[in-house]
Amino acid sequence: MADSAAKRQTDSGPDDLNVEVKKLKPDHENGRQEAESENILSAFKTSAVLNDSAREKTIFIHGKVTDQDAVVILEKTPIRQDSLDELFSGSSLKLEMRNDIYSTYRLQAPPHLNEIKTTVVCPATEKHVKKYQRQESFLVEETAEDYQSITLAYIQKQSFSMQWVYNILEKKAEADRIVYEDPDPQVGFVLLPDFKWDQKQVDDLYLLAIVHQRNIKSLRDLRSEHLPLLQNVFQKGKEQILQRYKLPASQLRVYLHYQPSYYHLHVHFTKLGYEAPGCGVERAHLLTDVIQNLQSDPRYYETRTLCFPLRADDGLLGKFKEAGKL
Ligand code: M7G
Repeated sequence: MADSAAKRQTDSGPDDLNVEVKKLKPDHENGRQEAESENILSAFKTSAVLNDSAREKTIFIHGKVTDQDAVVILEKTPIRQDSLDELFSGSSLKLEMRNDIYSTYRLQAPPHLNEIKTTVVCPATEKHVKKYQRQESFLVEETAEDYQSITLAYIQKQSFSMQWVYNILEKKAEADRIVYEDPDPQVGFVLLPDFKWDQKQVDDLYLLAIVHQRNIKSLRDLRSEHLPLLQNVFQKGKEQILQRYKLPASQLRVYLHYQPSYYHLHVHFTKLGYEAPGCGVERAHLLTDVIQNLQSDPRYYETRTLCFPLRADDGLLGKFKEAGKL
């Protein structure tokens, strides 16, 4: 535990970043609404563990909340530098073993320093359950023709609802979490924390820029006419993150997913040292590369073969197999 705290300290880089980490106070201290909600999980009935990871300290569970299918994700949160004093002074320490200069303990922290980030998807569709299930993946090579004949029809019928995205753009949900908005209908966007980030420390910073334009499904739809939009998101997104979190652009990984889960154009901003899920080369396309590719070929993403991973039971993988492409 001490090791990982020390590692985070060295990983977090320049001193000004450390100062900023300390400024990211728990919700109740920085004035953000911390809604005490009724425990909708008290009657949760587990039906299956979809995935878990001892290293990531996460577990993905499928079950029922009052007869509705639900997916619950539990994740132990990182230990914050600014909580160390309280952690050491306010906890009880139970000795497990001692040998020479070595000893191990179970430290029981005060409850507010021992929270579990909990995400609930309810009602969850079968596609949600599959999304979180541990599965083998296969790399697909999608030509421009494959996109037109296989992928497009599939995503138009089968993709996740985008209601949560429209709720953000229309300020019907998460309005108090918006970090920045450029309201221009053509080049504008909303920048806000991804729901994977609890905002307690910048070490795992994860923000999303969701564009106001509603007709761009993904990377595949991008043309040179979208350059002003992409440059605006890149420039202003970086400026806002520098201003608010004191993270310079050189500490950021700014990218799009292909395929995304949600077919409304959005850009991921994550801290470089944080291995965010889906940041591998087979799925993430750096925004700076996307911009340059469109500058050198206005139809780059319309015409190129694009590779991406699909999970074993993804319906789209089935379509590629049916077409003899795999
Ligand atoms: P994606 O590239 O479409 O797919 O990214 P992925 O989920 O497979 O990565 C969508 C991003 O939106 C992900 O990083 C999600 O964690 C995030 N996200 C999803 N939902 C439903 C919400 C939400 O309701 N609010 C916020 N703030 N982020 C979300």
